[in-house]
Amino acid sequence: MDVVDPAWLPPDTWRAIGRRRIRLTGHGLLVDTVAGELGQACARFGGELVRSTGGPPCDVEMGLGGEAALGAEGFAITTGSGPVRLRAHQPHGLLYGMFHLLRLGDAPASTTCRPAVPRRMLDHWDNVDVHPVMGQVERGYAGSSLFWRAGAPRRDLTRVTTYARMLASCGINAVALNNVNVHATEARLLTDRLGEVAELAGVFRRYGIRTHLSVSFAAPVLHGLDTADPLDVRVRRWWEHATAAVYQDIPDFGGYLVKADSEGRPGPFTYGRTHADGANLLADALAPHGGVVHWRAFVYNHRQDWRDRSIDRARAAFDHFTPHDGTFRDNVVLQVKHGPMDFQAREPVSPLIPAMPRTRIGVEFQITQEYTGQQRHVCYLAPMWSELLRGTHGPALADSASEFVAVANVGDDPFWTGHPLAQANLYAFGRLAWDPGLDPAAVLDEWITLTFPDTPARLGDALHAIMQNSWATYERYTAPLGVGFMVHPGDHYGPAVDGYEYSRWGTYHHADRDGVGVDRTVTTGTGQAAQYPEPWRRIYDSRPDCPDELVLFFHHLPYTHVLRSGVTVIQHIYDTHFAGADEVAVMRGRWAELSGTLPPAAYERVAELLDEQVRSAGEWRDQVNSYFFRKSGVPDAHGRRIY
Ligand code: GCV
Repeated sequence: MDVVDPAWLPPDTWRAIGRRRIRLTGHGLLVDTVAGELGQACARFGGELVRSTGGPPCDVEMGLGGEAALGAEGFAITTGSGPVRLRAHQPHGLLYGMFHLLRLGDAPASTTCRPAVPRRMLDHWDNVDVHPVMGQVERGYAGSSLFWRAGAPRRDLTRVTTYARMLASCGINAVALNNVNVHATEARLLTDRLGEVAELAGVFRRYGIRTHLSVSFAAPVLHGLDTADPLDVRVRRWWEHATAAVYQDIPDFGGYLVKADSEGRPGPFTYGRTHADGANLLADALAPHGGVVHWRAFVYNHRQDWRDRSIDRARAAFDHFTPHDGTFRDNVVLQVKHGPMDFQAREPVSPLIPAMPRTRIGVEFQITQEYTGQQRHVCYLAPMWSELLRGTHGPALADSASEFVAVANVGDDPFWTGHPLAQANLYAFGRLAWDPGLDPAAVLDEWITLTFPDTPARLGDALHAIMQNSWATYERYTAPLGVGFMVHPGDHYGPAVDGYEYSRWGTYHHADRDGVGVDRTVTTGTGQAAQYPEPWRRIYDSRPDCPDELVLFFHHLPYTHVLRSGVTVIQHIYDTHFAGADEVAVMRGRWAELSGTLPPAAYERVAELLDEQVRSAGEWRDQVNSYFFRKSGVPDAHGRRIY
């Protein structure tokens, strides 16, 4: 196996705990996993792991017997004059408690932790066969899949074990293995290739992670039936049998993930049925075994006529799904992207999320940086997620979510995520899914301390400075004021201001000589603003009240319109694009100062990528500024160079 970066679990991170005498009591798979980890750490750093109950007290006493209120995954750490005590009610709590002790390092403090939601899941968009356009991993920017390569399963699962450990350490407890776009080969993972899934599930199980599978709604047809109609009794039987067979091989199988009637995928609409009919079919097959269906709400018309302004993609999920609130089975999770469009660097929250009080909602984030620099740009996403979760500019997602899901950003790249600093996004998703109230800046520092355990202050400060505001910087040099989608069609990298303006995908900015932005107001626009609960409906609908960050998402504004910030729309575009590109140059400079403080391979990789980010940010600045200068004819108030 190639040398792989240890990410945020390098051996030295275990030093504080590995020096101690630790008593661990209890039995079972997860307790054995904890014992294995602690045993290794003690062997390396001179401590001792004691598995018996008697004898003198140890420095750390870990075991079950914690209060039932800790739930299935919580833990309590108490410190005082005696030993540090870690108690959990269930083995999962011991696993998470151990990793929390790692975070606390030399200074363990009393704390009680329980996750905010019971499932914290990663969706992999991995293909088994290399897709002719999307490759081995759809929207993957970190090499090949950890699970498959060129149609075949990976034989050596050492890296998957290391990966499972990384995920558990930040609180992830579920994974979907394969792409939601399920093609013919991948459809067979459910049936004759189930053994591959079972093998991976065995690896993840050791770290408390349940395995889920993306399935095609047309699976019965792909396997020989003449229909996939959810109300056809033969289809019901087919799913019951297939599901029972899955549970025979994988007794703790998590369930199915489905993208239906979305971007060309098959679904219940083909048979004149609803999405509740479709989801409930699979839910019924899974229910006797304790499984769930993640049913995606990413349903919209992707063959839109750009000339027809009455269709608004941002309305689609709400319009499709709200009539069905309360009709989904209890084991259906409606999985909704955090925004109404598609993982742009800035969007309002999806109005569907607060509109389904009688449905379990899984909020979906995207860690893979499809629209946020493709792991070539530094873009620490936790500040964005935190704003969405807490409700900085809209309804707080954390209030309506039953669980959190994110599209993974890993592959077989030696640094896991292509850009070494993109590891922080994976870590931070797990931490925020566990506790959405965490401060993203503190999570970043946690990641820095774990990843670089002997960090000189200079390195920690520089990393923090480079990363903490990198999402804001990215937003500045890309699409302005919430308008989104000024990217190259297809690969979605780099600027193409009109790239999607006359296309079928429903992703427009409507710039003309007078102004820019999409009118989603109630009186003159598509009315999407009315899909939000008050007070947001009123705020978004009002030009003066709408937050600047989202104003072009909801309003078509003249270039001379004065924003809440006091500058005009056009001057804001110029100012932010100059500032954003300048900020990237500063990041590059700070990184150069770190030469010699980091392992050379990581230093070089980031340096090269920052060079590309500097180039790309300059390109964004010049294309966006020139485009709007040419459209509007309004010069930059500061006379800077625009082409
Ligand atoms: C997996 C966007 C991406 C697609 C992705 C889709 C989805 O459209 O570009 O690659 O498909 O979202 O989330 O289903």
